[in-house]
Amino acid sequence: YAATIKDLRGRLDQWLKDTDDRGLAAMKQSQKRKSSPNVVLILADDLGYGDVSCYGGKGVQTPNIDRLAAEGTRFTNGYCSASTCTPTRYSLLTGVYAFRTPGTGIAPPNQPALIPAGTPTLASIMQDAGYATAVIGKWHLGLGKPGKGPDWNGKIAPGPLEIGFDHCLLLPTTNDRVPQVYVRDHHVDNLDPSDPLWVGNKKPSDDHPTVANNKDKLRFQSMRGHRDTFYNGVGRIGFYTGGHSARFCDEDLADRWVDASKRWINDHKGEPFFLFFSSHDIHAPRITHERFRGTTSLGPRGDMIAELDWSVGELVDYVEQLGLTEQTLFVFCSDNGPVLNDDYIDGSVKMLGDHDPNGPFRGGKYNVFEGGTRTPFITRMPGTVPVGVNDQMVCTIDLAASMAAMLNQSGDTFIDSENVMDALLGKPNAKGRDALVQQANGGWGRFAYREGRWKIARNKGGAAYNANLRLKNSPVPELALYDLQEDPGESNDLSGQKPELTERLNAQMEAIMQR
Ligand code: NG6
Ligand code: CA
Repeated sequence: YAATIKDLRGRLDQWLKDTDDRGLAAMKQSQKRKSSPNVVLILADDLGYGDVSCYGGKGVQTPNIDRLAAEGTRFTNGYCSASTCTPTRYSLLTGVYAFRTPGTGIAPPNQPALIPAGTPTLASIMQDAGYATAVIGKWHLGLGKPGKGPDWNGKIAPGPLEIGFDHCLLLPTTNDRVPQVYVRDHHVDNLDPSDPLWVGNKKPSDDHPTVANNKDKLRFQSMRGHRDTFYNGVGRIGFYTGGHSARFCDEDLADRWVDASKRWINDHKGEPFFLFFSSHDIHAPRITHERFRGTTSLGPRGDMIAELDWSVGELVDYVEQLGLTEQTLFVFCSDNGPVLNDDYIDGSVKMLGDHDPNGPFRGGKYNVFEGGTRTPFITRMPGTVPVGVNDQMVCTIDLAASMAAMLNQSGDTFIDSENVMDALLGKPNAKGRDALVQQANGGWGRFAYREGRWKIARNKGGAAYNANLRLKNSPVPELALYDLQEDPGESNDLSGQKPELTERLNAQMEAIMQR
């Protein structure tokens, strides 16, 4: 019997140990879920501070974005780092100010990948921490090898998959540029090899469909650009031929991306996931699905806000449906401030009414006034992020270092990104950043620097573009000082009254830029 008892005891011990291990594993798993929440980052395109109703927008109701704010923390000093798309996106992923890397201004159709393969990014640190990662939507950071650009009919690399994303479904640049095709992982989706896709900047033939030979079919007239290729009623920047089976309709972008996002989330609901949902709303050409057409008083620009809001609602509801609401951090922000008719005349000036796209601020897209970079910024994770309004300064560039800190990953290369995770999570008394450099597009010599309540704006040539949202140059001082506390609208230049402060801030900005 002794042998049998010994054997039984051995088996009992093993069973107890296994049970313990399982319990421990389950406990660890649940702790991990709390310390590594899912992250859904929703980046709007060209959405201004005052464009959504929870930030005071009047011409359009945004119940879903408002719901994020009502269930989370709404920042009143939330920024993107630049007032155009490519540099903000570059900084968001790399944690480095875009002005440090030449050539990171608005990317053209055949732009090679701007972020070299293997560069540590917001996505790669999440991947390293065990997250499933995807970017779905607008890319606008270039694709393909240096000096070459995307190989449209072959393997398109490097791209998002070489900098930390497991999956992508992309609009390669922006929809006013060619081509109108999706890039899924390394290839153009649905491409028929017998009808190759060609993209270039020279008109390929005399009978190429352009704005000039389709004037009567245009949905929007353009003011000076967007005349190269005519497709789906719209003139676009750049030329393309072929790839017909791969081409999409502008009307379907939001539906397609929401659908793809839900599928991807569903496939990865059992592990921590990071979804970068990069909407094309509300960038020109402003064409929504027909169900949003005419739903606001603002014309196509407002309809696009409604479509954006719908997308947000779909993602939030889906996460809820999966029972993941309390383990999922939503971050909602924008890539740059507002613009009205962005070269296409689409009624956004005429139908503006009393809607203020830039809220109480001055300027918008393309300039360094607050309207250019102070944008909606909301975080939401019920049970973790408190409900409220937060006035700490946070910026899209900070997501990289903040996530790295949260996940115990190295953020060494994120040199301009600050760990403001506690502020993003709305922790009481948590501080945001003290100072921020704001940039217009690459290489225009237009920068601003905010430190606390003070801001200097440096405008090379003494002109600011789009300072009144009408795409004109307005005369401004080359170097101005504003007190954002007293004068959020930046109307009163104090540099003459406070030359020493102006000089100190200017030197400080210069020091950061030369770092
Ligand atoms: C400008 C385009 C504008 C828009 C912008 C990029 C003209 C005249 N203007 O050059 O329409 O596409 O580039 O916007 O072509 S962004 O949000 O992607 O940076
Ligand atoms: Ca943009």
